[in-house]
Amino acid sequence: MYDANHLAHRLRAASVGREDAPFLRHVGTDRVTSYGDFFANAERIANALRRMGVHVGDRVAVQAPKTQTMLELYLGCVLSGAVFLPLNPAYTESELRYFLGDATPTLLVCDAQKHAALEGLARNCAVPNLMTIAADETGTLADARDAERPGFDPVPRNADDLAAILYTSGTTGRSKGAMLSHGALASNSETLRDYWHFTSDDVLIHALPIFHTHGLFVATNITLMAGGSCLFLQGFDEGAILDVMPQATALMGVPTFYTRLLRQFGLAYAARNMRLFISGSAPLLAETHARWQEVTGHAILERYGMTETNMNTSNPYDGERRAGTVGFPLPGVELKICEPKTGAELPRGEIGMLEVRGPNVFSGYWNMPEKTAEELRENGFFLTGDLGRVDEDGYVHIVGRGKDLIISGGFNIYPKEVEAVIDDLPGVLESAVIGVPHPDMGEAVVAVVVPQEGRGLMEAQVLAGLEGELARFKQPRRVIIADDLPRNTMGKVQKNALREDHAGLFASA
Ligand code: MLC
Ligand code: AMP
Repeated sequence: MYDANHLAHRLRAASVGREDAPFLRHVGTDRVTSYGDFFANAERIANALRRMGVHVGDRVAVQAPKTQTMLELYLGCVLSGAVFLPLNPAYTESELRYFLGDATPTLLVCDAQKHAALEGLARNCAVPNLMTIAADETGTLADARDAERPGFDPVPRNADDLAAILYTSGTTGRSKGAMLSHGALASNSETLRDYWHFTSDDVLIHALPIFHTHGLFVATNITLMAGGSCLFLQGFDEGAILDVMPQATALMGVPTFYTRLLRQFGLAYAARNMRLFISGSAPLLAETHARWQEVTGHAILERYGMTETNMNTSNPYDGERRAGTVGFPLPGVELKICEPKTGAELPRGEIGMLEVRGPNVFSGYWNMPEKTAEELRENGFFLTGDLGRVDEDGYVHIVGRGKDLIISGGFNIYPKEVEAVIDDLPGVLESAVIGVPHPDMGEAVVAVVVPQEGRGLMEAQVLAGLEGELARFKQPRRVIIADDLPRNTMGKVQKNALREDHAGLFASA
C-alpha cells in the first residue's frame, strides 16, 4: 500500500507481513519496538503533520535527542511528502537561527528541555509550529501522535522528489543544505544492503547519532530495508556496546568507536559472534585496522561517503579489506580522479580530486544555485573536495583534502567558521584554525591567535568568548597565542607549517 511513495515503499517492503518482528531493541531497557508498531506510529505522525498544516515539500526541522520518536517522525515526513531536516543537538541558538532562517520550516521539533528557550527564536524566525521530543520518548509530538489513528495513504512521491535536507558546513563559513531525493537515499541503501549482505537475521549495534547520513541513512535505512533489527543506544557508550555485542551481528561506527573499543577488556570474547564491523566518516588509521584484526580476528570494512553523495566506495565484503583504503566504487557509482583546476581526468595512480556521479548524488544545495553550479558539474559529476588516487588493483585511497576541513570524531568543522567567531572577539587581530592529530578524535581543533598590538590575551579568554556562539565540538581544544601567523609570499597563511609546528600537541593525550 506504500507503492506510490518511492522511499517509503522501499523502507517498508522487507517487513510487510512481519508486523511482530523486532525493529528496535532499546538497550538498557526491556523495550522492543516491532515493525508493526513502528510503522503504525509513523502513520499517526503523518496524520498529525497533516493536521497541523505541514504540506508536501514543507520542511520539518528537528533538533532532538536520539529517540524512536525521532525515527518515527523521519518516516512520517517521508510518508506525507514533507522534507526531513535533522540538526545536531549541539548547535547553539545562534547557529540554529541560521538554519531556521535559511530553510523556513513549517515545524520545528526541539528537545523538550529547550522548549522555553526556543519559543522566542521560533517566533522570530516565523516558524508556525513548535513541538517537542524528550529523551524518554515523551513530549508534545508523542502526544499528538497518540491522539491520531494509524493508517495513512502515503503521498505519491517519485525518485526525484525531495526527502531530506542535511546541512553541511561550507568552506566560506555558511552552511549549505544538501537536498537529498527519495531516489538518492533509496538507491544507496539498497546498494549497501546487498553489498554488505544485510538480511533480516542481522542485529546492528546502533550507537551513532541520527542527525547525519551515517546513523540515519546508512544504519537505519539499511536495517529497515533488510528487515533486521537495531540494538538502539541513545549515544556512544563503549561499555554498553561491549555488553550487547554477543547478541549482535554488525556494528557501524566512526574511527573513534574502534579506538575506544580497543581499550576495553573482553573485546575479543564479545566480538565472537559478530559478522561485520564497518567504519567511515573519517580516515581509519591502518594501525587501528591491524590492531582490531589482531584482537578480534575481523578486518574492519572501511567505506567512504559524504552528506552530498551518501556512500561512494566500499572495501569488499568477500575480498581483501585493505587497510588505509576505502575500497572500490559501489555498483552504479562512477569515480574519477581529476586535475583539481581543469577537471581533466588523470591517469591511474596519480593524485587528484575525487569526482563522483551516480543515483546516490544529491540534487543541489537548498537556495544556493551558484554553489550548486560550482560543485556539481552539468554532466552530473560532483566535486568532492577530497584528494585521492586509485592504486593498481583499483582500491581508492583518500590522501588528503583539497578543502580546508577538520574531521573530529566524525564531525566536520570548517576552520573558516571558527576563525570568523574568534576574529570578532575583543583584543584579537587574527587567527588560524587547524586540525592536529588526536589519539581519540582523530583530529582536534586548535586555534592559533594573534592579539591586537598592545593587548594581552589568554587562552581562557578566547575559549570563554566562544561559549554559546559555537557548538562544543567546534570549539578549539587548545588556543595558542602567537606573535604572528606564518605567511607565504602571496600573503596566504601557511596552515601546513602551523600543522607541523603543533603536530605533537596531543601526542600523549
Ligand atoms: C563530542 N565532543 C566532541 C565530539 N563529540 N568534540 C569534538 N569532536 C567530537 N566528535 C565534545 C563533547 O561536547 C564534550 O565536551 C567532549 O567533547 C567530550 O565528549 P565525549 O563524552 O568524549 O564525547 P562522546 O559523547 O563520547 O562523543 C564522541 C563520539 C561522537 C565520537 C562518540 O562525537 C560521535 O558519535 N561521533 C559520530 C559523528 C557522526 O556520526 N558522523 C557521521 C557524519 S556523516 P564537553 O567539554 O562539554 O565535555 C558523514 C558521511 C559519512 O561524515 O561518510 O559517513
Ligand atoms: P560530511 O560532510 O560530514 O558528509 O563528511 C564527508 C567527508 O568525510 C568526506 O568528504 C571525507 O573528507 C570524509 N570521509 C568520509 N569517510 C571517509 C573515510 N573512510 N576516509 C577518509 N575520509 C572520509
